[in-house]
Amino acid sequence: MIRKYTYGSPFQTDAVVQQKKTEHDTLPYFEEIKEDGQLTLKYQLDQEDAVYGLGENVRGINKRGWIYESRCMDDPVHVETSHSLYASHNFFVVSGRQSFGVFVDYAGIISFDMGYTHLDELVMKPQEADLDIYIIEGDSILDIVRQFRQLVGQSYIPPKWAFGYQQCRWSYMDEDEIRAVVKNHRENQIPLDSVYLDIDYMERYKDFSINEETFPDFEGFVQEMKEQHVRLVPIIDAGVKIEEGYETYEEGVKNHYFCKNADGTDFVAGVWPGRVHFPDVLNPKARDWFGKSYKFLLDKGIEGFWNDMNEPALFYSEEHLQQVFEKLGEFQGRNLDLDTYNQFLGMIHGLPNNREDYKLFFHNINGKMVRHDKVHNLFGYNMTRAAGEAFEELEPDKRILMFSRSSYVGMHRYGGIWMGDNKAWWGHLLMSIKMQPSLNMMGILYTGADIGGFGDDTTEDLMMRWLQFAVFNPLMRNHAAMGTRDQEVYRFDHTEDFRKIIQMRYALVPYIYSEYMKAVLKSDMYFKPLSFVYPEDSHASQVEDQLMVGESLMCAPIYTQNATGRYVYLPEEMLMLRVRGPEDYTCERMCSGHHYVDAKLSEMLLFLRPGHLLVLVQPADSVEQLDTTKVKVIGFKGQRASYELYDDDGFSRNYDLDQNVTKITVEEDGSVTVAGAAKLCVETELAE
Ligand code: MIG
Repeated sequence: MIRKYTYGSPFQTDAVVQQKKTEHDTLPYFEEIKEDGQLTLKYQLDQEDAVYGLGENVRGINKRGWIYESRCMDDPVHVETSHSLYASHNFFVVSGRQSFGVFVDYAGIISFDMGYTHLDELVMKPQEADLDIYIIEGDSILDIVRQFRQLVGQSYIPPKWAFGYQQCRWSYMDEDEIRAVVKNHRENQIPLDSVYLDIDYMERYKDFSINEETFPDFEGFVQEMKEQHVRLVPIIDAGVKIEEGYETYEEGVKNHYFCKNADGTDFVAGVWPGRVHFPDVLNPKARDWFGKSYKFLLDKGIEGFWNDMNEPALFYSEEHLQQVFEKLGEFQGRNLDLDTYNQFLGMIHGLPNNREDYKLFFHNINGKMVRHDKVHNLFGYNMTRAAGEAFEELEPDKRILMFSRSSYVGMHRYGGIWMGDNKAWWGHLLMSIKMQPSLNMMGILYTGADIGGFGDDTTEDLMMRWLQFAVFNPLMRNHAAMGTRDQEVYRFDHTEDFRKIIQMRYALVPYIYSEYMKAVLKSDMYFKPLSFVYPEDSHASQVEDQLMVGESLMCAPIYTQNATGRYVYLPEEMLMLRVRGPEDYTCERMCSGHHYVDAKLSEMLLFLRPGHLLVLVQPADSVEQLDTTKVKVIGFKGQRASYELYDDDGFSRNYDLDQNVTKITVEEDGSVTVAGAAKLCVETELAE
């Protein structure tokens, strides 16, 4: 059951798709305090309560013990004590003495103190008391999540090739560099489905332009890559360069499609191209215009994009920068002591992503000027929505890959996300593991972190362990920042080990795709914490470094340097696969409980639940080349088990569950039946 409570006059975020009537009684569960215009909502936590959710954030699957702030933020060096990352995801579930879900639909900045100030108090404080709060009750955590997901609508579906392995770098500078990357993968039989174009493909960082010196025949090159089953995925940035004669700039100025200063002039910020304007993606007309601009690249054969810097990130605002320049002079010739030195440094360090700068510009929403900071968290969402809405018109029968750096609940209908700039740190591998189920709760299913780490130099073992987890991530993309060590997997000594792990991903693509699609179509989660699946098991809620992957599998990634194994908790008897590659694994039946399990650097661990099946195919160089008609099914001997395999053409927008499901059943005696959409040739491997 979902109930809606309204405070003040909230800005309509379009996060929800099911309209609910506001209740007239007071908000349940929370104590409401209004003091000096500040609304504070408090819930008394029981010692046993867990809090799940908040999507893209630092810390655990259980979010207790820290204070989080929803304020979309570009923070490439985020650490455990950060409060905000790139997104704003205000949905969580309290599970314990009383269980309920809370979705705070609020476009402004809000803090969630999950037992930070006081261990047993959950406190929410919005910047202003204009918000909608949805309280969701259900039979279980999963039931609450599913109701929330129906409230906010069906998740985005990428083309099937986007479930392949993807290679990125800031930047592959020209055609030849990309040709070499593809050749190295193909020659080493490392599967690959796409290569990314970072900001340097553009002419001086201008959206919807091509650098013709480095990409002289862009369209031809896109085709040439497609012939090798590789798709190019260009970046689109939130800032539009200010430059006379540049079409996007001129159109935007002429039609008032950019964010404005209080005096009605176009707001100027600095990002990659230097001075830019921000497209006013909250203005429906401007959104339509910006979205349609992607046609420039669609027409050149492009089928996927990533939207960057859309918190929006700013290096500086022109106004603030001028003030700093004026003040800097005052420091010249002075003896800089501790205080003055810090002031001096602070002026420069205070330039990027400054809170005050977000109060300088305005959106035109149906004729009303709305100050940016009040709707800050909606920018990335609406940039991606711009593209998503345009694709529905421009490519009604075709799926386009789209994912964004910044997001808000509701954006999950138009695209996925990557987890922003991370570091080549073991801690960020672990963080990405914990973030996945929280993101899934929001409906954001197409997700992944930059494998190997974006900033700083990675190591061969970190890359290997990260890939072994990323095998299960819908978005499996290796990406690194400018100036860091080369980290395409063929750069390392044990290329063959990497090849086999990536091949394992391709062997799993039918299962991963099937589970992804079922999660979308049934408002379910693809990655789940163990406690969501085994609510009766009191130990399951303690496990934060293993995840359920779809209905059949559990993964237990290794995220510690030099570890040659790890402790694993099995909530029930399971079949353990220790995998080096698709044809190179061992199977072992293991009883429930705690185990220490060995896994050499080249080996990853996955676990199959009883009563379930694992479907594998032969790997190939690309997703398109997979033969999905011949499958191998792994299960338990002497147990009846079945699996519903979803499959479709992977390109069109027909996702009918009934038409696309094939049910594979293995009987107690080992005999197999196949019923439904696909004709499959099934080979079984049943463990004693
Ligand atoms: O911070 O376009 O998160 O993936 O490579 C620099 C350059 C701007 C940030 C993105 C990153 C991308 C980079 N961009």
